[in-house]
Amino acid sequence: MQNSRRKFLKISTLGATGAALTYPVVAKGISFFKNEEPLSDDKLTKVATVCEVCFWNCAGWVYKDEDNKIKKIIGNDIDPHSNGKLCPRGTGGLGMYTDEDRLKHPLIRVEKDGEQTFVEATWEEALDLVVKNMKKIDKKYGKESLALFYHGKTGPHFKHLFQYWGSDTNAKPASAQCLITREAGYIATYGAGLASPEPTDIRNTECLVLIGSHIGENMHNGHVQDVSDLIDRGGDIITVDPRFSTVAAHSSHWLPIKPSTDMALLLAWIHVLINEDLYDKEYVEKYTHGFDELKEHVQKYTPEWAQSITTIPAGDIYKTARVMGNASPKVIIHPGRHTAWYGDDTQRTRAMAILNAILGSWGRKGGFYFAEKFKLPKHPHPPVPKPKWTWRDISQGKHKLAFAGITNEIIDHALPEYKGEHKVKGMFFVATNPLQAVPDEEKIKKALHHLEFVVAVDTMPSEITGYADVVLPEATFLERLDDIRVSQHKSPNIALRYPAVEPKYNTKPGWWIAREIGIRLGLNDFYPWENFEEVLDWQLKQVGSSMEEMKEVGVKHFPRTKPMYINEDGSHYFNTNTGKIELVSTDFQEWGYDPLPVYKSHGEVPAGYLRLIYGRLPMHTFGRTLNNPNLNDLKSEPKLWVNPKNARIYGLENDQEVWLKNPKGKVSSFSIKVRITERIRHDSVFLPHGFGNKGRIVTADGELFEMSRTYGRGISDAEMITNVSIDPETGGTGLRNNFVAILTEKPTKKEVIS
Ligand SMILES: Nc1nc2c(c(=O)[nH]1)N[C@H]1C(S)=C(S)[C@@H](COP(=O)(O)OP(=O)(O)OC[C@H]3O[C@@H](n4cnc5c(=O)[nH]c(N)nc54)[C@H](O)[C@@H]3O)O[C@H]1N2
Ligand SMILES: Nc1nc2c(c(=O)[nH]1)N[C@H]1C(S)=C(S)[C@@H](COP(=O)(O)OP(=O)(O)OC[C@H]3O[C@@H](n4cnc5c(=O)[nH]c(N)nc54)[C@H](O)[C@@H]3O)O[C@H]1N2
Ligand code: SF4
Ligand SMILES: [Mo]
Repeated sequence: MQNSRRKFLKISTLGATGAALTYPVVAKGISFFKNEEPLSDDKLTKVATVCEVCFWNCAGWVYKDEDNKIKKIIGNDIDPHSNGKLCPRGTGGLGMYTDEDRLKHPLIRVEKDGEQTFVEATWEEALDLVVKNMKKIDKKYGKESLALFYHGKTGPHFKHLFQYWGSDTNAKPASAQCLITREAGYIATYGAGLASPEPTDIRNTECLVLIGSHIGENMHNGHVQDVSDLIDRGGDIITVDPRFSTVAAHSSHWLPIKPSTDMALLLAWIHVLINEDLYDKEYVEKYTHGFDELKEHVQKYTPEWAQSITTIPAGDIYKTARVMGNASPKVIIHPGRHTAWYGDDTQRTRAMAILNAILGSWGRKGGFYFAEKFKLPKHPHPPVPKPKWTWRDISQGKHKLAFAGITNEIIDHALPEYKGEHKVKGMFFVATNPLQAVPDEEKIKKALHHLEFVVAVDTMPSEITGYADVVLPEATFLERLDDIRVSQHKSPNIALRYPAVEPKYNTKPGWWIAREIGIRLGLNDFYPWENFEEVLDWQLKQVGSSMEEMKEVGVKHFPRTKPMYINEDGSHYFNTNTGKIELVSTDFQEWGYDPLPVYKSHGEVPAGYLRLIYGRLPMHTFGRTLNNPNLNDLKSEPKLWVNPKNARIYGLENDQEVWLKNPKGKVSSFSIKVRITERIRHDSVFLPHGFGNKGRIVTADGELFEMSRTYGRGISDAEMITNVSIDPETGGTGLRNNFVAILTEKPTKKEVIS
């Protein structure tokens, strides 16, 4: 095993740029003001913040000088999300504020000389127009026909506004395109989902198994630190990834699986653990339901069988299963997060959940701890009206475990061919960009074309803003107040985001925008306050704290009320039908889904094509940071990873510009440079997600809004993803059954379908 680790490290040195799970990039308080004298902290004032550069929402401090100029952002030492260290994106978060390409004032779509264009508007004009159209939709179709897509900490302000008004038609790509399948797999098995941050006890584990979870490129701050510590401690990391990811380079075992075949590996691992008596017998007996059926079910799934499917040698499957078994219960099969892959994703995450169960890691030190969340009382408001229909009517009949709205299905209901009773006629997009996040692009454009009214609340001129009738520019996280962060962790805690500076330009905080719309709709009783700070202060005072205190401390911890690990006497109750961990799912039995995970082939890569694999870059969050001047400085150019074998076939050289085409004839709008590397399998290419930005608005006065540093750079994976595999249990969308051919010549205009 030590041998193989050395080998990986050697490969990692050869493959230079990718290997960066080391921590200098996450140093404490890197300042981007390189040319200025470092200021001592006592000359600066600090303001509590919660980072919005990604959903991990680390708490930190913004330091300002006497002129109110932000000098640096650093982590809050007592914050469990960051442990006092921000990731490079958070450190560079100031760029969200300084970016001169930001949206600067409200914009309204108008028709001039028969052409559609945007004009600058006052907030009064923009908000009045929004409300006029909301009322119009209500009158024609009912309030329910106005739908909301949302993300981030701005989301709740609008979700509440919609609910107060009478619409609960909402969804977010961060659910349907991300973690809904994983949550469903865990709910079916343990009667509980995982939520965020995932309660993986990596600090105390001996063996971490990552199934396509590229921690290190995927920058879940606290967890990256935990994994770094595990590497230093010499713990085992088993990484299953068709790509030699950063963390694969630091793993004791890298299994370069044939994409889409993970289920075969998982079932074979269960087979070995059971047949070699390596599972946690006592735990299985005490806490699980259906072990005998599971044992029988996996007999046919031998490592030799799995080898023929996954291309992973049977010997490696045995070996890695034994490593896990020996570490039990201090072993974690990491649940992943973006788990919408191939359309059988709830079942794949269930197989992972089952592995954790037989290894006895759920509720065990070094496995999964029981996270605890503090209960902050809600600010009182009148009863919320009951809509005639909601997102549930759209999705839950089809998918029993759709516990949140499914973006794609809401889009389907906005298409002109939809003739049913749950029509979507207007939409708000709040801090989300469906053109990069929801498949498929052509369908979304069609829906956007037919919607009677579209509002975008954003900070940047991202793609969606160009499709809106009204663009409402939000202030960035450094300029605004949002809900208190109440997050689950080992110790229940809360954190405050307070505005460090005044909003730049003519931008406004999300809470203000939502409230102004609410007041105009006559929802005054729901907004009995003028400033959101009053709401937070009220909430905090109910629990013996206050705004004053939170401004001082930033993060506050509360005592736990329940044990962190399982009580070993077998009395632990699981919220499932049997009260046990369901290896065989009784709900799935009843609902007609496979009660035990079954291997199903997802087919082969069509001749002449390569599988499109996408993922994160450590320096960026999706497309939202690409134009951030600080982060763009660190990484502005994405590269397409191509295996040398394919480079030979296509006659490619490093840094050569190429285009992509998928089997449906869709050609990429832009080009990308090639990186030839052994780090990707020969049947696939790897494309970083979020690039290929096409957002651009020109107003009637000739004012240009575009993300000038990133416009047209690289290829958007979303653009190439036209084959969507629906997960039956949840409606989550598998995005990975997609293929591309490499074009070395610039496609003609005719070839580009846009
Ligand atoms: N093809 C493809 N699709 C994917 C994925 C993928 O890898 N590939 N990943 C999936 C996953 S895991 C997820 S979670 C989703 C995420 O998908 P999204 O929810 O769309 O992603 P975000 O980056 O959170 O949101 C992007 C938008 O928020 C705006 N924004 C940024 N900060 C603020 C702010 O403070 N206020 C406001 N009002 N707007 C702001 C940005 O300018 C941008 O328009 O995408 C999913 N879809
Ligand atoms: N820097 C940064 N960090 C982020 C984000 C970001 O935008 N930027 N986004 C955050 C969000 S919202 C999410 S949900 C997470 C997502 O992060 P994760 O859940 O960790 O990752 P994914 O994007 O699902 O997976 C990408 C990895 O899966 C591998 N892969 C592709 N196909 C297969 C396959 O068939 N089998 C296996 N085993 N592996 C495969 C890819 O090679 C790649 O390494 O990241 C979060 N962290
Ligand atoms: S992980 Fe990085 S970008 Fe995300 S919230 Fe934390 S510091 Fe910000
Ligand atoms: Mo996600």
